[in-house]
Amino acid sequence: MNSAAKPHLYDILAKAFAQEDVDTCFALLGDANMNWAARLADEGCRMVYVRHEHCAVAAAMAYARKTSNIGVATVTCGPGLTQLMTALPAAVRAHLPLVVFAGEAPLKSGWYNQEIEQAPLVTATGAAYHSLHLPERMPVAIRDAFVQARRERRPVVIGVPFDLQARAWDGPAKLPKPSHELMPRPSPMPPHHDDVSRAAQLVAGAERIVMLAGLGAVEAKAAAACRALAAKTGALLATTLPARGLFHDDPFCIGISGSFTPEVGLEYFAQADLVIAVGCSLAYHAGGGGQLWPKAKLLQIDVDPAAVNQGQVTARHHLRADARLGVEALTAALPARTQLWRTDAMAARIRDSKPDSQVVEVEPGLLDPRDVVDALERALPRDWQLVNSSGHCSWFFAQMPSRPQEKFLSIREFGAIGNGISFAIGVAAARPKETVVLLDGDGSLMMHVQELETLKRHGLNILVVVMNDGAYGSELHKLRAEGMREDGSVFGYSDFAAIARGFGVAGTTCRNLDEVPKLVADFAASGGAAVWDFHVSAKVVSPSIRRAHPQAAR
Ligand SMILES: Cc1ncc(C[n+]2csc(CCOP(=O)(O)OP(=O)(O)O)c2C)c(N)n1
Ligand SMILES: [Mg+2]
Repeated sequence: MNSAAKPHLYDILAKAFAQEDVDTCFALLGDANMNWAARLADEGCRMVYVRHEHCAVAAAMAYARKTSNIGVATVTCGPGLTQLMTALPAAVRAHLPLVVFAGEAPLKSGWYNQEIEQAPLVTATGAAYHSLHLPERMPVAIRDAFVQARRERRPVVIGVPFDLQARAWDGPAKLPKPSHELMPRPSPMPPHHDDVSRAAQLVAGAERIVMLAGLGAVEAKAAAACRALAAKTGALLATTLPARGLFHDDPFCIGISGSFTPEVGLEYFAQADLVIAVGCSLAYHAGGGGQLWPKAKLLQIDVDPAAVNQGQVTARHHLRADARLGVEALTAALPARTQLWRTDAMAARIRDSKPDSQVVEVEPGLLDPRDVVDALERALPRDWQLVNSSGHCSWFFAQMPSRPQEKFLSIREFGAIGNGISFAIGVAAARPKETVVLLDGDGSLMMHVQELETLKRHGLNILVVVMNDGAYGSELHKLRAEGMREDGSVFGYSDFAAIARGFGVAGTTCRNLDEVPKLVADFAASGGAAVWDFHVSAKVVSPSIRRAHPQAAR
């Protein structure tokens, strides 16, 4: 740019983003965003250029979750924007704050091939859409988009016609105050003492308590308070799937609540007479659709308790408060107990029992997915970041008891496959000094396998572990259980090691689990990107499928 010339509007728009502390942007370029993106890069923002627009937004989701900041992505207008129809609802469901700069078709043309009504597409996903057509208001509108994303914890998409972006900027040189200077910073909400007394009465009358923590407990840093309350009341501890690992080293933690509950957890949940849900919205799956704790009363400690969530009546007892303050107040209000549910024998059972004890003999040359997970659990360093995907295999991958919450990412509120590699990219961007391991299924990886090229080009330190059953295992097991034909769910064992090498990424087919420690040591030494392909048997059916389809149990 000639320094004497007036700036373009895209210069100002890029500066408005930069002053929102945007240090990373996931991007795929086109006419409607490339000048803006080039200027954002000039401002010092790290650009991660992916190969499919979906992956830009999905990577921004994981980045937002890991940094507790706003994830930023950019796509071009029309066909760039329409690629986001799976990522945006996934971000909405997971309450992830994003700002997406999308561009719009030029205003001056009577016809433009990429023109499409963008607002209804975006708003149908539950995200917000702002079409910016008045240049002098645009810097404020961008700031307000960041305010909205933070406050409403959902994606906000900004559309700016690209002919407008190219105009000279006539407005003031000074930008409005950025959102972080305006956001209120309220203190954590303390509980009301009447609520605490009622809750204390309920807890005093219960004998078998499970404390169930969700992401609200993670955010409020309530783990130690939950452990203290559990110790005082003799309770067991559990978490939702996104909060898994919050109590990973507690001998009385029975794992994840919901479809992913291990065997011992199912047994103890069934005996519980009170579940205390802390910082947890009690989503449908968290309680196994109401099946997991049939005898238990439910006390919810949350800033926003709800009577009904995802089609179910949730808790009948509430303590409205910040998770940590609420739990601490409840602990203080309770007298000491003499009789505790938890015993040393229970701790030993929890420690020694397998998540799934079903015996299955697998075909020669194939691996049992549970053995693969055990081998990885033993060999992968504890400080590596793990990313779980969706699909049938995610049940097994979620059972890695040594992994703390801050080292394990699971986002699956929209139930979409194909996001694993993008989430791994987002985590790698959020934790550039750490090693990231993606735990994915063959079908899910295949859906966006092109991003292996992104790993290579950006030099990302990501190990992709493929649980390759040659199938859409989720579909295969359900079709089998129903006695239906399996076509469309079985594909055969694609050679992911060769596919990886085609992208310039190291690839290995792992047939012998004894080799895993050496593979880990070699990868730790080399860094970079690699794909390990484990060919597993489709005879092993996860407990959640067996429960949902009892006729499938062999
Ligand atoms: C975008 C999307 N398409 C289709 C589905 C339906 N679906 C759920 S799991 C699954 C199979 C995933 O296969 P893979 O990644 O190999 O994992 P596996 O179930 O075999 O362990 C499919 C197709 C979905 N959830 N999301
Ligand atoms: Mg599969």
